Amino acid sequence: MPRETLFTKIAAREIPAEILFEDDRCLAFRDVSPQAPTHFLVVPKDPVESIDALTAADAELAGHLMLVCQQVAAAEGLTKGYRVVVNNGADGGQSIDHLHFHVLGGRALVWPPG
Ligand code: DGP
Repeated sequence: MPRETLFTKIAAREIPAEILFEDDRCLAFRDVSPQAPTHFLVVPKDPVESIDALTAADAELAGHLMLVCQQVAAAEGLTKGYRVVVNNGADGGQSIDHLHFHVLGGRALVWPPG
């Protein structure tokens, strides 16, 4: 039995979210606390914990998640650019132990981040 997380509950429609994209391997939905005019998360359905938890067996999945970031960003009209962020671990600011790619756009983003 795979472990349950907030994001597996969103995938199962047990918690509502505005879902932008879904296929057999992942889901994209708007972040509940947007940090930019457009802010969505791309999340694998398999609840791998983090970047650190990825193995060589996940290489194809990781690439797929990046391509979904690109596709949904295009569908959202982020023609001027966007940022993809993966927070990893405590110092990285990860608050949910289920790998997720943040995609932020719709304004000029500053660098470095805080
Ligand atoms: P991180 O700090 O990198 O682990 O990001 C977790 C993100 O998840 C954060 O930006 C807010 C978002 N989030 C937390 N709870 C919910 C929720 O119930 N629904 C949605 N759509 N997003 C959530």
